[in-house]
Amino acid sequence: MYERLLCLALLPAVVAFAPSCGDTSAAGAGDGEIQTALPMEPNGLLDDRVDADDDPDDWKFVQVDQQDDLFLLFFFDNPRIQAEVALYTGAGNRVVSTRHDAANEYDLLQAPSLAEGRYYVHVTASSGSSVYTIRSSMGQMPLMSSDGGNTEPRPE
Ligand SMILES: [Ca+2]
Repeated sequence: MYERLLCLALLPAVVAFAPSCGDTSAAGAGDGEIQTALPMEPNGLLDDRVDADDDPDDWKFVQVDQQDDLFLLFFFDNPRIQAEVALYTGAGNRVVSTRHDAANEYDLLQAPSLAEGRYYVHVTASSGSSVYTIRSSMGQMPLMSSDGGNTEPRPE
């Protein structure tokens, strides 16, 4: 029921991302639609995978308990993936986004002075696939490592 209410609340803003909003029968354990977004810690690590062919959209949500800066670092195991990462408010407004840049060790989303509330993280792949790690941190820039060897140089 809660998911249904959330879906209705978000539908006007996210219809472009969730054309099947309301069809919860196929949700399963998937994270491909905003209403089935999986929780992530405001300070922590999260691993998942996106694939442009069969898992192109991942949604996570993070609960901000008091106004603060949020930093999100994205480490893609496959630097050649074409992907975009973004942060949305609970009302579906984009706070910040960036395209993955294969030249960088990580992609950074920096959202200063976020008000209390729930925010949604969107990872979407347009070409290729990759496992990725999100390192999140409130208040200060997180460590620059994904903590799992994900940032070691890849063979060409
Ligand atoms: Ca996924």
